[in-house]
Amino acid sequence: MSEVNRLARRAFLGASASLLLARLDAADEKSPRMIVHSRKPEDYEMPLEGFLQAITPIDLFYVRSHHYTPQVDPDTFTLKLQGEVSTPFTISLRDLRRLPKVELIGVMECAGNGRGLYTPRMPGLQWTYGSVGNARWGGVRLADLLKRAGLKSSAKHVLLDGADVPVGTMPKFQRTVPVAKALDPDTILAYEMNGQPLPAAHGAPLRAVIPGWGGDCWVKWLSTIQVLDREFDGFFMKTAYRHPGKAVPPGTAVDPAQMKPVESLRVKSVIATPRDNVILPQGQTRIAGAAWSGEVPLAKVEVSTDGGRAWNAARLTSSNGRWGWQTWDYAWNATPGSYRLMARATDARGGTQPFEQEWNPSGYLWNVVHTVRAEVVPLQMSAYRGSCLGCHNEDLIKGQRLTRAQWEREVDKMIRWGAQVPAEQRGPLLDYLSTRFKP
Ligand SMILES: Nc1nc2c(c(=O)[nH]1)N[C@H]1C(S)=C(S)[C@@H](COP(=O)(O)O)O[C@H]1N2
Ligand SMILES: [Mo]
Repeated sequence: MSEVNRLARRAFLGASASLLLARLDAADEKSPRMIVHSRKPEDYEMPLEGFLQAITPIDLFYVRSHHYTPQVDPDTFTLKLQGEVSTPFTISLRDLRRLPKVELIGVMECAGNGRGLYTPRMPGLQWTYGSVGNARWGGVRLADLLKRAGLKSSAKHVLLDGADVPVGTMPKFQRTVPVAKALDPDTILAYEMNGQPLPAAHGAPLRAVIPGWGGDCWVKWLSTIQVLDREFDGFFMKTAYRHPGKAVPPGTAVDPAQMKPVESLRVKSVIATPRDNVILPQGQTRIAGAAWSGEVPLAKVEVSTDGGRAWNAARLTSSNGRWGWQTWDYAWNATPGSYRLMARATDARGGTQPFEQEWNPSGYLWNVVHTVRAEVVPLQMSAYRGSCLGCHNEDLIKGQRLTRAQWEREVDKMIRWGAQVPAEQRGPLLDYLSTRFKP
């Protein structure tokens, strides 16, 4: 909905109706190009085009909510800090905003990103590539609050509790991070995303930002921080978000007690363009996407155009710091043939992406080398296949037997009807049609 429409509707409907609309607007902020897995709760996936952006705009940023989006009033909101601390306290959003502010660019990726690509399939949201995004987060250091409360020596884990209310019999969404990660100066509680107040779907008014770690510990609608002297045994720590940490035979049921919580993300890159199974005209082609890593920083991205035999350095086109993703591109001079294009990211310790994904019971941390198939054809054939065969059967075209002038009229009619023929392809397309299908 446009801003003008929104304001017009509010002005027209008055105060109580506008409250209701504010709720609808939260969902409206997402682009119609998002892949919708569920509207209630909100589970939206970023389309591949998002990997071309250095910072993910909010309307393309994925949403993963286990429960319905709560409406937390920023004016009456308070954050409680309690547990293994010497002076528990409660703080308002206004007072949080008065504390020293930090900003950092950080990639957040759902541990289940890529689950839909595993075989055998497992239950859960069937994400493909886009339950990941890169934003600029603004807020306060969690360490500043913990120091103010005074951590006792018994403190081991920090429980982050959100204000969302479980749906049906589902357990409450609660996650812990070990004290060392909680005290990291880059672990923040954010009230801003991309310079705007944090949107409702992303945890307004306050969420955790745990750089380098899976999205599951970036707790939204944060309301209570409880310092614990032991491991937390809530569902989302003891049962969900656990990984065997080693290869297990596909389809195995592993006892959660034998698995470890998902923490660091894995090094990974995604190709945004070209798309899988495209037909490309020969010549200069841009291969581009984004790459990131977890606790170990990203070092480089390489591209292969021959199915993984030769690798060429890609150019990093962003400077998003230690915790952000980096956009990259590679200029490829494509000649006719069939190709398997690949991108592979490597971290600062030489860790890189596998060619085959090891299976795990909940489908977490998918990071296999992304491969895209492409067929490169001479220019006139690419126009023919891309613009004509998308809608028409070849037999129908073969039956036409037209002169060049007649083909010109035919093609221009198709363009008026919406056929996508790039200007530079019109001539080659006419040459192709009038030599192959002539009277
Ligand atoms: N309170 C609360 N926090 C939450 C969740 C949730 O359901 N409730 N989902 C988590 C998961 S699994 C992910 S991947 C991220 C998604 O954050 P986003 O919706 O801002 O993209 O939030 C995390 N924080
Ligand atoms: Mo997630």
